[in-house]
Amino acid sequence: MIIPAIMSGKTVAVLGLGRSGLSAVRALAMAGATVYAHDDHTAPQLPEGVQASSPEDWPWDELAVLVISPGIPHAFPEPHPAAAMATARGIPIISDIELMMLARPEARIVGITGTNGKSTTTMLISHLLGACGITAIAGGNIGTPVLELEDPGPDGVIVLELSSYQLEITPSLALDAGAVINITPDHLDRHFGWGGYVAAKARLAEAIRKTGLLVLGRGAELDPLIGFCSGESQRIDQGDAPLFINNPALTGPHNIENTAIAFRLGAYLGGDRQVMESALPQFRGLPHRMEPVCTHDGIHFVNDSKATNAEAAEKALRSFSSIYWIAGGEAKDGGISGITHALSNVVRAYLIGASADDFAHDLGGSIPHRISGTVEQALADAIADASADHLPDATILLAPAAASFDQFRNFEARGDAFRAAALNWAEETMPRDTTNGEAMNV
Ligand code: UMA
Repeated sequence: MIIPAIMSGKTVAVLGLGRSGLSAVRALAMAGATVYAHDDHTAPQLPEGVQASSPEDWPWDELAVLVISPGIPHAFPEPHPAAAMATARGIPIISDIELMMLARPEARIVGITGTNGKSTTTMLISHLLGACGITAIAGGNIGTPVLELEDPGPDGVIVLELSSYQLEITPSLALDAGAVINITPDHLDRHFGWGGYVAAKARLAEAIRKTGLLVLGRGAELDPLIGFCSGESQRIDQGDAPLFINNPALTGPHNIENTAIAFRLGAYLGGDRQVMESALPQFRGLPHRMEPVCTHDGIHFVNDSKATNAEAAEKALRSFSSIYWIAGGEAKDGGISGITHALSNVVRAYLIGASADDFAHDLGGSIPHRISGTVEQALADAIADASADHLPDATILLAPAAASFDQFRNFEARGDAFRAAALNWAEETMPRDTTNGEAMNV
C-alpha cells in the first residue's frame, strides 16, 4: 500500500466508499489523517478511528481536501451536494490518484487514457516491461486502486490506466510517459459535452514531464492534444507493432494500435524489442475485453462486456466473421446509430436491456434481429440459430454497446453472466467420456 504521509495530522473527507474510496480511507488512516467518510448507498466496515458521518456533519472549516470517488459527479451534470459544498468553500476536490502523486511525486509513471483500449494497453505495457526485467505494476481505472499498489521502487514503473473522471481531479499528475489511444464521445454528461471530455483527456498530455514522451494513436481528433504537451509528442506508425500478433487476446485491428502503443512506450522505458516480441504470445488479456470464453460445437463464445459504447462494440464487430451479436443495456448518446454501417459481419442481433427497442429501431431492416431481453435468453437464442446455420467460424459475441446498470451491478457482472451461461451450455451439451463420466474438453 502507498501511504500519503503528507496528510498526517490533516482532516480529510472521503466521499464514496467503493474500491477507490475505501483504499483512500485506509491509506489516509495509516498516514495519520483524521478521516470522515461517507457513502450514499453502502456502509462498509471502516478502519478503526475512521468516522462514518454524513457530509452535513463534517467539520467543513477544518477539511484540507475532499477525496471523491471518480464515479461521483463533482461538477456535471449536477455536482453531488458535498462536492458543491466543497467548491463553495474552496476546498480542493481530489482523487485517490492525487493522494498517490502527493505520496510519490518522483515515481516513474506511465499514464494511459483513451475512450477505448486503455485497459488492454495498460496491461500489455506492464507485461512487456516485466518480460524485459523491469518491475512494472498496473493500477488505476483498470480496477486496482493506485494506493493499493506495492511501491515498485525507484527503478520500477507504475502503469496507470486513467479515466476522464480521474484526470479531472488529479492536478499533481506528472508522467514520464503516456499515451492517448483515441477519443470518441463517451461520458459527455459528466464533462458538459465533447469539449469538456477532450479537455479532460488533454490533462494527460499536460501531465507529461518536460523530459517525457507522449504517444498518440492514429485519429485526427488527437491533433489538438499535441499543443498541451511540453515534452515530446510522437504518433505511432506501422513499424511499431510486430508484423504477426499471434495472440487471440489481441484480435482485431484496434489491438494492432494498442500493441503499437505498448511497444513504443515499452521501448522508450528501456524494453528490448526482441524480448518484447517474444513475450507477446504469453499476454493473457483481460476478462470482459474480447475474452475468448470457449469454443464448443464449432461456435466461438467471446465476452466483450467492457464494450460499453458503440465505438468499442464496432471494434469487436470488425474482429470476427459470422457474428451472432448480443447487444443492449443502458444506451449512451446516439445508441448504435453511428455503427449500423459496420455490421457486415453480423448474421443476427439479439437485443437485451433497456435499449432493446431503440437498438431494434436503429437496426431497422439492415440485419435480422430479435428482442431477447436478457443475456441468458439472448445466448439461448443465438446458440439455437448458430447451431442451425452451421457457418464456419460462427462467433457468439457479447459486445453490448451500452452500459450495464439497467440489469447488472457493473459490466463485470454482465460479462460473468454471459461466461457462466456459455460454459454451462457447453458443459451440458458436451459429449461424455463413458469410461469415467467426466466431461470432455470444451
Ligand atoms: N456513490 C455515492 N454517491 C453517488 C454515487 C456513488 O456515494 O452519488 C458511491 C457508491 O455507492 C459506491 C461508490 O460511490 O460505493 C462508487 O464509486 P465509483 O463509482 O467511483 O467506483 P469505485 O469502486 O471507486 O471504482 C472506481 C472506478 N469507477 C468509476 O470510475 C465509475 C473504477 O473504474 C476503477 O476501476 C476503480 O475506481 C479503481 O481505480 C471502473 C469504470 O467503470 C472500471 N470506469 C469508467 C470507465 O472505464 O468507463 C470511467
